[in-house]
Amino acid sequence: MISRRALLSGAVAAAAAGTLAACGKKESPSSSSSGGTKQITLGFSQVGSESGWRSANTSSVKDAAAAAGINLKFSDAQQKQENQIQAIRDYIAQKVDVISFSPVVSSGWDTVLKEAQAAKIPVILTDRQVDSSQDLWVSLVGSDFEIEGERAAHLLEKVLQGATGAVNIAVLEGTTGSAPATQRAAGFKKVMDASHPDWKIVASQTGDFTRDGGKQVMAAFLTSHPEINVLFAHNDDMALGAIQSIQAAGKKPGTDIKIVSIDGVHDGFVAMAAGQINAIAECNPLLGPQLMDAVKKVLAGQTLEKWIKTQEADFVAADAAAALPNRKY
Ligand code: GYE
Repeated sequence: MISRRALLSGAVAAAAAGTLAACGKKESPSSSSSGGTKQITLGFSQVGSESGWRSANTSSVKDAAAAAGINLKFSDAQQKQENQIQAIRDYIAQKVDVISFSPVVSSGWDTVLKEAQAAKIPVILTDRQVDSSQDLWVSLVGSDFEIEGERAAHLLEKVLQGATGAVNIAVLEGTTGSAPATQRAAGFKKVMDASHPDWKIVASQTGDFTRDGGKQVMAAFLTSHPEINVLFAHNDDMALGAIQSIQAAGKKPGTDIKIVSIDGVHDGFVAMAAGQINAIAECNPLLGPQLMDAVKKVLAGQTLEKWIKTQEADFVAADAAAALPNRKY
């Protein structure tokens, strides 16, 4: 896992990696010996199709590649690390110009990243982080998940304003071992530890970022912990699944159980406008344009920022109806 401090100190390594990647190529893909332009090929390994966020991210990558004139080789790993490793190996064998992937979990990438480095193919991470050495990848295009966890906790403060009594929180965690699950949990806990010794996490388990996972885990939570009156879901899809179980248990989502989630997908906003989700910390999936820009820059030998972040906002239920028509995903 990379900390923000480690990333800052990695700026020099980033410059080195960028230069190395660019120098390593036999021929720059952006200009051929005949003076014409050779099309860039990007190999992209997506996590899967587990959530609304992921669908929006996939469309963004595909649309941005088409708009940038980049030849995109795309594969869906169905939430399995071994499929991603295989896809990256295939891209290396095909001698693509750049490899990008959104790592399903943070650990276990050293070997394949070293293989890409040996083949002199630069790797740009998108969305999620790896815990491999920073000289094995050029740049990360994605969000700060720890901050998102902190933002979710601050949104809960707003939602609970004026309320009295015990705060019994259930947490639906994202995919175990993934950067967003680990860091969102850490950010949320940081705010709890600093300011809310009275908040209690009474149940916490993974729902694998899926609607069905959220539904099933929440149903079990409600049986074993009827005292739950707050849900923090690491993404909207799990919150949406949980809403079904809360209703099935005869409780009112957003009222009997306050709900805060992360992402800000269309269906999350619809549930928020209906008062079923109380607040959402946005996580922007529209990373395609920034990724294509990074791909072009690295091949042109330019130095990239080690961490290219995105703009994100916070929303409470009262804002949802007005914001809904302007949502892009
Ligand atoms: O929050 C979730 C998706 O990695 C930020 O993955 C992403 C997360 C997103 O499945 O909905």
